[in-house]
Amino acid sequence: MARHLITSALPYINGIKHLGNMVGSMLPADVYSRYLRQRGHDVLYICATDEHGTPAELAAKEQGLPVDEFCAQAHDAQKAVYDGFALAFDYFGRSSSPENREITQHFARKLNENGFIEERAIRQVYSPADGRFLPDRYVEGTCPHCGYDRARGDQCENCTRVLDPTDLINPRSAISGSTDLEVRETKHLFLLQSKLQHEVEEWVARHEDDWPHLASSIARKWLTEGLHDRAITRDLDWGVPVPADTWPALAAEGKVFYVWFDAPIEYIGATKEWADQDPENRDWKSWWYDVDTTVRYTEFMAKDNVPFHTVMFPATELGVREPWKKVDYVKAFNWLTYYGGKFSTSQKRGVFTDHALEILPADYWRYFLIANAPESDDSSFTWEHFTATVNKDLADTLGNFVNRVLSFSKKRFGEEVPAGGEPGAAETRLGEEIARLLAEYEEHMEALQFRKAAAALRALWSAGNSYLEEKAPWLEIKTDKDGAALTLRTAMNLIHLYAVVSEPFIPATSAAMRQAFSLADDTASWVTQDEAKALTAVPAGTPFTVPPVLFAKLTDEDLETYKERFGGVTAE
Ligand code: B3M
Ligand code: ZN
Repeated sequence: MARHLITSALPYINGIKHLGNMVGSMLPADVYSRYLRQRGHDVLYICATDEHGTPAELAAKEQGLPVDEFCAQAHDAQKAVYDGFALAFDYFGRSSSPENREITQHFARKLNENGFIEERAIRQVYSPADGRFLPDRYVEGTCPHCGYDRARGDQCENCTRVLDPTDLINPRSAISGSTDLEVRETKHLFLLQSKLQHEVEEWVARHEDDWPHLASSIARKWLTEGLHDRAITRDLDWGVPVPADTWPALAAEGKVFYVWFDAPIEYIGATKEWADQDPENRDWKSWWYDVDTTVRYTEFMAKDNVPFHTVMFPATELGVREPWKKVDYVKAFNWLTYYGGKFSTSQKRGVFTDHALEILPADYWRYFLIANAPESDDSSFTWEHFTATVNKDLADTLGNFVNRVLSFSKKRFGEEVPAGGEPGAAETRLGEEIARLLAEYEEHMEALQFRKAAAALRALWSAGNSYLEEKAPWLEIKTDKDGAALTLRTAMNLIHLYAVVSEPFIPATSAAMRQAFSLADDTASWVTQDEAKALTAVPAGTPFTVPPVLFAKLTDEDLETYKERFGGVTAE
């Protein structure tokens, strides 16, 4: 048993996330956490809303709300959707919490004491029309690298390059649209990342062999380009204030830390929130500070977040010169596209998580998204693919199997699992096949290979169908009643096994499958190889019920309705 600290990239507070965000961070983190918990590990899965920075201020402005009120509402709205998706966070915090403020300020003070922070005068975009400096996303324009004309001042959404607002060609204010912009001088704190380059390089070198290629290649690319000193403060009203004890002048000017400085620290901050909210005062520090090797820390994120997590946040943690836990494994994802184009929050294209739950329960989405996670490459969401997958894998292979077995048995043998004869050659073969597939499934889960794990799970479901076709109890019963009973009992044991091992993917359906059987003692959190071979966890005589249809089959009409509502093809 190990201790697993798990975090998924913190969703920005500005608006409900789309399916691409979900599959690239929170959902796989949840699947992995659930799996590890079932295997008996001590798991702490932490996430939070990322509430600072220009996206929050701009979204609040759009809604005509004070930014703190906007954030409180938006946090609750996002949390409700994640509950709907059955994301089992141990804690879902807020980066605007007092805990995060305290730890962020502490980090800044330490970095300063250690000589890694310097005050510098810099030139910033100023908008006379708006009467203010325009940091980050407050400026939009054309990306100097790829020519994308809606690039934002902090990062180009198209080529993922990190930008400075003054880099943009034809810049305009994101508030007023004004193009009458000038550059003025203002003072900011700089994190001297260049001084940490060597240490970060050594640290990455010690870890990258364990990381997936996507993560290590991005980290390498950044290190090769060289770590630059970065401004870590902004002229904004909303954010973690620069501590007045250390920088009185900047604090008096109302400077706050840059969102990407405090956001990763919120992984720690949220863990402290988790502890502070518990009357028994959970022990948060043992997960983060001076921890022993039994804590394994895994981060989940989309590829545009990788530089911040493999290079910049580690640089911050190293520069603090205190033993804060650093990431062990970085699970990075490519993009999920919508018909080959971009999902886009700003342009409201694609399927948003709240709308997804309006049409179908979470398990449909969870399974489809993980089975098609953009792991080694981008993958495309289309309604055609989605409905076909739901129908084939969920409705036919799993749902129909469960329903067919239980209904038929109830009709012919009543409401208890029938006894039947002793297992024969077919059952032995089945048991061996199930044990082999289960081992494969476990191996892929341990390796965080989600698509492969989904394929192994699907193969487990298919094996039940093959067995049922082979034994054909509906024919068998005419000549060999005991044989048919054995077949059905074995199939019911498969259903119970499916309930247990499918739980990380489809928790609600798993609960329904498990609850079909009134087992006196159903504490099984996982299935051993021996149990998989024997298939006897559900003994004869166990009362059962037939659950309602687990997955509805989606019709051509449904498909047309979805395409009409969400737009079947992108504008691009
Ligand atoms: N909010 C960006 C994003 O969702 C950001 C992640 C922060 S993780 C510390 O792309
Ligand atoms: Zn670009």
